[in-house]
Amino acid sequence: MVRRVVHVFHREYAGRPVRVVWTLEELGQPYGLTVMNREEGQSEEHLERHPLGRVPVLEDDQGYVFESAAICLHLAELHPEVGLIPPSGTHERALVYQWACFAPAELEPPLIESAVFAESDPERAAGARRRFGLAAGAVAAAIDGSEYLVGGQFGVADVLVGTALAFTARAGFADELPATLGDYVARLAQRPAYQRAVERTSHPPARAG
Ligand SMILES: N[C@@H](CCC(=O)N[C@@H](CS)C(=O)NCC(=O)O)C(=O)O
Repeated sequence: MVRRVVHVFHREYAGRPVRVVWTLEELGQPYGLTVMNREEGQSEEHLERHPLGRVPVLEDDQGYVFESAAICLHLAELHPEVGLIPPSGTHERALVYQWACFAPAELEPPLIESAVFAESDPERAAGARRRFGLAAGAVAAAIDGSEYLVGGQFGVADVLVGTALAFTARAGFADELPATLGDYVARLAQRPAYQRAVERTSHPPARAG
């Protein structure tokens, strides 16, 4: 089926698709949403959308795109007038790419490792938490004195880094974030677009849209 309105594939309990839906809500763009169960997420049908069967996946009129950061950057770039991304070729655009890569490369892996090994290997979990702390410190230093990560204005870098930091709530140590980051995550959570995205992607899910 060719879709004229973009469509997001999400799977119940998955944490990353909210960032795509949040971006679309900030952009004020129409979109469809499919929330799969675990079985559907591993089906042949979904493997055609994503070779590893992961979510989120975006479908547009030309095909599928996966990787949440790539999807959010692309969506922001499609609607530059909304201001979620600075002009191409500027230093600020480079900073957006920097944080879009930093979130999945430096923040998420130690966070996930610390949650996964919390009980089975507390020493490993503690090491991962220390590495997460260093990465989170870099974000705190960048935000210091400003409300948002790039150019003092909310944008797609905040969606990507903010949702990665919010994983600390799932991992059970949100209260250990430095105050700057606790305030930052709380500020982002106040955004109506974020709240609508959480509502649409939370379990129990709306089955389709
Ligand atoms: N780097 C990918 C990670 C995607 C990913 O691992 N998604 C999780 C849900 S949040 C998933 O689909 N897990 C299912 C699986 O690994 O089978 C992204 O940011 O989109």
